[in-house]
Amino acid sequence: MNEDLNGIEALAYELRKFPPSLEFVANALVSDESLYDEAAANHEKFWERQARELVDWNEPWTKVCEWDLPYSEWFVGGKLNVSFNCLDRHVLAGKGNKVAFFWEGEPGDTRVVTYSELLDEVQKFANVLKSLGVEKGDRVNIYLPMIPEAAVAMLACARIGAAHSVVFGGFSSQALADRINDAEAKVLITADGGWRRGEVFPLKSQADDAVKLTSTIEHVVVVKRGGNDVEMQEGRDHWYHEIMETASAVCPAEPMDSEQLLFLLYTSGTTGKPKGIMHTTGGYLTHVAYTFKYVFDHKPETDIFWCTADVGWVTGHSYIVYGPLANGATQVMYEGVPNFPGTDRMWSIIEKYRATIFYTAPTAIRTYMKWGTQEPAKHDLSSLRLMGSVGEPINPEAWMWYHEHIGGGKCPIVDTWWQTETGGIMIAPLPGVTVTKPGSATRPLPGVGAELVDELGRSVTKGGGYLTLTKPWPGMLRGIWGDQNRYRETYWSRFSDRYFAGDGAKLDDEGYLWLLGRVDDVMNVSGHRISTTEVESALVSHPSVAEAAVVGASDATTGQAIIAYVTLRGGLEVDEKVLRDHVAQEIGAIAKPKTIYFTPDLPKTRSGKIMRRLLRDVAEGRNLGDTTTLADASVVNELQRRAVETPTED
Ligand code: 7RM
Repeated sequence: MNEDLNGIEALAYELRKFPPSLEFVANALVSDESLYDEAAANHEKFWERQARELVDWNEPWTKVCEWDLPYSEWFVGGKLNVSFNCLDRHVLAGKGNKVAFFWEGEPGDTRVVTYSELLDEVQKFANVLKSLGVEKGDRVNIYLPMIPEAAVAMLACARIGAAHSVVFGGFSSQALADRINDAEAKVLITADGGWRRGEVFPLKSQADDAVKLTSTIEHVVVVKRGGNDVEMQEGRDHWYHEIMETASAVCPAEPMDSEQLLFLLYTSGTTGKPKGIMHTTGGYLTHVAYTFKYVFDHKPETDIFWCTADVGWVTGHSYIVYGPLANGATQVMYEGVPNFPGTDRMWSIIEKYRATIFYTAPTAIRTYMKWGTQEPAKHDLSSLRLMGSVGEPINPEAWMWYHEHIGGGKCPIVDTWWQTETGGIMIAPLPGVTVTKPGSATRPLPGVGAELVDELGRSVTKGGGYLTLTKPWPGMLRGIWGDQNRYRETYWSRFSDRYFAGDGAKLDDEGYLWLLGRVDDVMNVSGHRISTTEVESALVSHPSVAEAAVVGASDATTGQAIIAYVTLRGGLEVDEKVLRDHVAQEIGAIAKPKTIYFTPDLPKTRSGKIMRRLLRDVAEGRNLGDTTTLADASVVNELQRRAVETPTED
């Protein structure tokens, strides 16, 4: 056990190792240390080569990187158009008939969109935006379901230099209004409704309520998808299919400055109003094109890529829209939930489209585990050759389940650590190079500088610490919209000369990084700093447990006591004591939960991250704080009711 109290104690130890198969290595884009060596030798030269090889520029840059902490500019003076890079250049290269999206609607309807069709649609919609008064530098809000028009709208903005701000369709009208107001958006693009769990959910009525709370929206464009009734306000609201009919077909891609604002994406901080994370053009595109190509070992001629994220999150921006399209990828896009009409929907889609690369989140994987192995077993998943994970630490048991039951034991898993703020993947294996360990994101990618430090900012080379980023990178955020003080405060003040991501991690004997979750989630039990992730992983490693959330609640004797909320795998039961002993055996007696609550569901954000803050409120008997970002509020209300009824035992 690591007794260093400065950092976060690293307790559990995972010994399994998975090298890529010889066959995978033989066909991989990278199968040796060359990229790492090249980047280590010269950081800027490395990124400059990526920018030159992966992106088409209208004008060359004069400087690779201008770094004045905490601000960076990349490919300074260079000009390019993101939409041209994602569309025109592939069509010009004769790939117009290549499929960009195999789209599958939740009810089972389908659409196939080729690169030339996507280009036609984007040009027309760019002209629509112009006709509605949108100019370079303006902000456009997008509030859509998972339909191809979401990508069209984003790329049309990029084509004319307007910044988009996509708001996830599951957010409320108030959340949408806050984001419109902060960005002062001129135009809102929405739909009548979308499909979710067999029903149409309304978007336009939510959008109407939001627009009432704002003063900047001049026009609303409405895509017809749900077929539900909507009210259209004369002069302000326009049906997408009507306004597209008369739009002119040609809208040349205008070269943009490399530092032109490409998008804002709002992310909630721990307190206060959401932050509009700013991303710009040349550096961002280079970063996502590079990471998509090499982390997913992407072969444009043969791969079918499926990222299950919503376009409302950064993962959808970077790995459904910009990264894959810049690489000319063919993708699957799915509109709905994973359990409609049955709990095997995802596996039936993989089988149907012969997807080769699958990118999803640990929360989804743990849900699939709960539904049972018989679901993937119904389908032929042999087309898969590589799988990814993003969004949270992946527990070793979930990793193993994914590996065996989805990947058939043969697919490398790339556990990708990154944030809205980083723009693209930062820490992940290169699948043809890295020997993976279940639960470890392994090491920083070539071109990324990451270091663990202790409370005082001193380098930690083994054990737990704070994850920091030491070098500027092309996809890094350029700030927080309208609040640059908060930018400096949030990311650059904890440690003087580096970016602090807010995550804890540990380094093992071989230099592998293990993410331990947000540092606000770290518990302090009798002076031991214990990560919630490790206790959760120990719980999930018990065969009856599907998912676990662990929090520290104040305790008179130990400072904090470990409280666990556990969801069991379908049909199974287990005694609380058995689980407590299991944790003691996996980690040590110090990590034994004081109380375990069994619950059918855990409180999660709409993007699937467990909200431990709320569970802490429940465990400490407080009124719940802000619950607006919660996907399903009834889950925590029920836990709260039971916390009052169940006396804490020991
Ligand atoms: C891409 C995304 C960022 C936070 C980040 C972490 C957590 C994301 C991993 C992970 C462990 C991973 N952007 N996180 N990926 N933790 N392993 N592979 O999720 O802005 O929404 O969230 O998510 O805490 O700081 S995000």
